[in-house]
Amino acid sequence: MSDIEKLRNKLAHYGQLHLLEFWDEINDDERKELFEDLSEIDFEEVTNLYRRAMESRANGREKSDEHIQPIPADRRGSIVKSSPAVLKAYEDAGMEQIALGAVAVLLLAGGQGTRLGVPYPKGMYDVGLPSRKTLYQIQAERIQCLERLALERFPARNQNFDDHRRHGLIPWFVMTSEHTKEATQDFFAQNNYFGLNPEDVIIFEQGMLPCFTESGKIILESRSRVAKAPDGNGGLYQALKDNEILSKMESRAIEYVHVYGVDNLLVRVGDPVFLGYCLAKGADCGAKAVEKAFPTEAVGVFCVCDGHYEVVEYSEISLETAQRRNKDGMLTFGAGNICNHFFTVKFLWDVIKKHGCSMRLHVARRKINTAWTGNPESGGEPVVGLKLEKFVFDVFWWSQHFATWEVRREDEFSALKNADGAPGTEPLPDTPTSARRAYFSLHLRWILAAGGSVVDQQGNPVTELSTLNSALPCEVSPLVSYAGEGLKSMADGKLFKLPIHLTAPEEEKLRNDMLKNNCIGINNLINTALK
Ligand code: UD2
Repeated sequence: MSDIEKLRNKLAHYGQLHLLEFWDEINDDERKELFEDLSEIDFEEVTNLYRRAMESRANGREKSDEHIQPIPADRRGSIVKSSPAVLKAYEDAGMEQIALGAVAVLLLAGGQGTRLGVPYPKGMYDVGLPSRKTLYQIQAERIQCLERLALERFPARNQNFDDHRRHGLIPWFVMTSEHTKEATQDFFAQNNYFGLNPEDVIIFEQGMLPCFTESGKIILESRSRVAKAPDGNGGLYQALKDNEILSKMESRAIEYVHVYGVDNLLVRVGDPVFLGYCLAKGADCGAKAVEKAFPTEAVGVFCVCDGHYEVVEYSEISLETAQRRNKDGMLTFGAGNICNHFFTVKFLWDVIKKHGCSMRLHVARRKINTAWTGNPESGGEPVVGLKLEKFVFDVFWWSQHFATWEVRREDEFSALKNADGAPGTEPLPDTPTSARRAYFSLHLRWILAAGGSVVDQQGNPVTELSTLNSALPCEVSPLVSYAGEGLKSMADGKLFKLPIHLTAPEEEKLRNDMLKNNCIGINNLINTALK
């Protein structure tokens, strides 16, 4: 039997024979492409996944709403409710582990950024800061700043500083997908890894799954290609296994991992306070939370479901549950997920050894390009189909010692999800404009807290965030400060005029470039303190 006949039989067995619909019409190259595409699919596995996903949808969220409870008080911590001494103790504990080289950070960067509408990885997005730094660069610089701070605080913990500079104190694992891997790799290489050692940036790839129709038929994207999408950020665990990432972590003596999403401009990569809190709680998994801004905000909520920790995603919660309030008027499920998670490496091993294959599947209805409508050669008009996704937080279900850490939204969370709308249209949340604004506001508060004063172009004092706008930015380089610390010597008793951009000594080239390009009115005010 020829290879194509074997394939035909296999497809017929799984009810997917339509995938060869255009076989007689396509040329040899296209046949080769389609044959390879189909040969890569494990039909037994994907049809099972589809079945499980549909079952899980049928037993959906509405039913389990009755079963869910908020996270118990003793597993919830909060920055606002902790004293400065306690916060300092958490920070010290986290910093110590960082200085010991026991902490890795892991970026989830496999998403397609469809809502933002860019054809490249979101991490490469330039949010429009004066420095033109991208999300990847900002995160890379935060890692470097944190390494410096940890070693300043615990120099003795790492006798071999030089060795660690070569081998990296905080390795950065970057999960990409078929859509984002190559561009991400090239971008890091072209930018000299933003000052990090290339060996400390470990880029790996998550899996893809075919897209289905409601009736379980795999969709053809074009006549010679199957429509596929990344398997969700919960594809992390399969990717950790396939790429032997946990062994790589162990070979570097990593014990704790901070996992986070790419699109939060304020993300505290490797946050030592969060780390120290999770250590103090003896957590195997932890997650940062913010108080939900409004009941239908697009963030999951933390809860306990039938004795297990869980996040109920915003797309799966009933309106009634989302709106439920306690007697004091607070939302019952008000602890919102910001995709910032803590894991022990031991827990991650358990997940991939014991539970990896049984992760829950979620179904998202999305527009999918297909050869079945319109002009099949160009892919045709999209149809509404189903994407199967795993969610990174679904492993909390297996956690024995889970803890949430509530942080201040204005300090730590400003997501970049949607493009700015056209003028005159209804403004969307989580846009470049809102993210920039949150960034500038935070940095303004840092300068004020460090004893600086700020005036606008007319000399009026600026203490209110409302006076800030994109034309008058206030940016502090992540190489200067990680979370507002270290600014006293630059700011105390000084008067700054907007726009402000505080840069590190090693950023001289950036300063010169900005001056040369007369970038967003920065002119000679960079680092200038007026007295
Ligand atoms: C995520 C959270 C949501 C809330 C919100 C806050 C999940 C499942 N949901 O929702 O509860 O915290 O963020 O902003 O975490 N990604 C991959 N591979 C994929 C899909 C996504 O790496 O296949 C990455 C993506 O690049 C991003 C992160 O996962 O860094 C979150 O993905 P998203 O933007 O699709 O998630 P969102 O906003 O629906």
